[in-house]
This record gives sequence, structure tokens and C-alpha cells, in this order.
Amino acid sequence: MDGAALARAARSGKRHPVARLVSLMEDTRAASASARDDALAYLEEEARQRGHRSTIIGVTGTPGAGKSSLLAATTREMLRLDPEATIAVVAVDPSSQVTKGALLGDRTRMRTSVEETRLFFRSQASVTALGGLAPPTYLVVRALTTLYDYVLVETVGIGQSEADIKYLADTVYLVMSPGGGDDVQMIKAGIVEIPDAFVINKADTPGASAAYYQLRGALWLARPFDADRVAVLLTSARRGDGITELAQAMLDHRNEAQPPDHLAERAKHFFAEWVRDEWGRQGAQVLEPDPTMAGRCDPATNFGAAQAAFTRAMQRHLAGAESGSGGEQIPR
Ligand SMILES: Nc1nc2c(ncn2[C@@H]2O[C@H](COP(=O)(O)OP(=O)(O)OP(=O)(O)O)[C@@H](O)[C@H]2O)c(=O)[nH]1
Ligand SMILES: [Mg+2]
Repeated sequence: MDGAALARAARSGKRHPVARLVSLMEDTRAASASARDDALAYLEEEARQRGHRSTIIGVTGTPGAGKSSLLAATTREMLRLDPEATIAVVAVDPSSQVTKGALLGDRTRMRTSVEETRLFFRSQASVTALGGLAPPTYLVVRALTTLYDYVLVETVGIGQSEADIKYLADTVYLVMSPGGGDDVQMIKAGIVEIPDAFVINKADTPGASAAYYQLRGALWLARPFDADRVAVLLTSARRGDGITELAQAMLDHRNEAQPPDHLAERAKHFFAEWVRDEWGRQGAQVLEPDPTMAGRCDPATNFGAAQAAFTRAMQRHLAGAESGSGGEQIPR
């Protein structure tokens, strides 16, 4: 597969070419590794030449808090407020936890016309046992930052994924809904410390303002140093309350937009995640003595090649362990 050709086609912003590019980024097979690297290299170079910058906004929160409904309403409003803005949404579905109906719901809520090139939506199954981001999310997001001004990533917040989204996103919004008992759990898990801003959704239901004051109180306890500066927005995706404010808050992150390859510096973290996901503890043991892969394959510039190299090293390691020779420690 010709990765650069796919990337060139995706620059049109048309849904199908972008979808094919995203599928390539999600393809973890070694056979597609060089196509992925070529596509990313092309996109980042092309974006650099245009002076393109983008910002990544993570939207996390408890299951059913209304993240998808909010994103559907908010992205529409963002496009209305800023007629130039382009937005990609990646929703990471915890496929092990929700029914197929919910999955389908996520997809239909974000349905837009095929001609709409300013908005792209992708739902991605999260297959990781850790409950965090799907392993290919990093590469997908990295590719999308070269094409869109805003990349919004929806994840379900269950511990580990909060920390993960902090690595991936420039800004993290936590969505809560009243009466869910969310606040108490958040403080316990220390999760309230991670987000940059909070959204209390379902403001049309009882308990929304109580939840607001509970959260404000929790913020004073958990992060007294910046509690008064943290935004807490009240919204109703159903009625449309607070959507303009949320859309404007997200648009304002444009000021912090970054050049196309700014995710490169986070490659090491997500490469280690991939190793753990793909090869478990044994993989981590092989990677640990030589996290730079002896300088041979830098995941920052050649993520796919680094994966392929590590896979080969791992296979040799395992074969060696079986034959009793102890195998190789350093991936080559
Ligand atoms: N009353 C009310 N219900 C809402 C609101 N926003 C979303 N919902 C409902 O809450 C349910 C969950 O909404 P989703 O948007 O799927 O929530 P989510 O956080 O994306 O859910 P998961 O991705 O499954 O974790 C749906 O039945 C929505 O119709 C709101 O503002 N008010
Ligand atoms: Mg959702």
C-alpha cells in the first residue's frame, strides 16, 4: 500500500479518503508498518510547510455522562461560531462494557453530510485490557492533527485512561452528570486533579446545581492552588444549555495550538504502551534495558518500523527462550 498516496488523498478533507487514512493508522500489522510511516511523514512535512497548527482536546468522564451527545452538539456549534474551523472527533468506545446499541448510538449522533469536509468522526473500539486508549489511538490522532485544527478525543474515564488522555491531549475536559455520585469517587481516585476543565452535563435534570457546588468544594480540597481558575461549565446536551459557552471555550484553545509533529515527543510513552499491550510483561522486560531500541528505530519518526523491529526481536527472544539459549535482550 502506498502510504503517501493515501495521505495525499486525505488532504482533500473528504470523508472517504480520510477514513482510509485512519484505517491505515489503526492497522497494526507489520506489513503496513512502512505505509503508516510514509503517510505520517508526508502529512507532517506537508503540514509543516503550510504552517498548520492544531490542538488536541480530550473529553473524558464516567460512562453515560453524555460525552457523545455533548460532542455532537458542541462540534456543530464550533463550526457555526468559527466558519473556518476544521474538527476531527475520535471516540474510543469501551467495547467490552457497552452494548452494540450504545456503539451504534455514538455513530448516529455524529452523522453529518458526506460533503462536510470540516468535520470528521471516527469511533474506535478500545480493546485494551487496561481500559485506556485503544493502542492505535495515538497514531490516528497524530495523523489527524496534520489535517484538522481541532482533534477531540472522547474516552471513558476509568482510572488508567485519565492518565493516558493527559499524555495524548493538550487539554482535558471531564464530563460528569448530577446524581451519579461521581464527585465522591473522583476525589477518592485523585482524578479530579487531572482535568483542565469540568463539564456538569444534564443540567436539565435535578441536582445539577448541587453537583456544581459539590465539585467546586472538591476542587478546593483537591487542588487549592488553582481551584478558582478551573472552569466548571453547566450544560444540557438535550436542551442546548451552555453549548455555546462550551464551544467557545474549546475554540479558545486555538491560542495554544501546536505544530504538526508535537506528538512526536510523546511517541516513546505510547510505544511502551503498545509493547505492554501487545507483549505483556515479557515485552516490557525486553524493552526496558534498551528503550531507545539501540538508536535503530526511533518511534518518534518511524513508529511503524519500530513496531516491526520490536516484533522481530520479540519473536527471536521467545524462540531463544524456548530453545534454552536465553534469547536476546536487545531488540534489533
Ligand atoms: N437529560 C439529559 N440526558 C442526556 C443529556 N446528554 C445526554 N443524555 C442522555 O444520556 C445518555 C448517555 O449519553 P451519551 O452521549 O451516549 O453519553 P456518553 O458519556 O457518551 O456515554 P458512553 O460513551 O457510553 O460512556 C443518553 O441516553 C443521552 O440521551 C442531557 O443533557 N440531559
Ligand atoms: Mg460516548
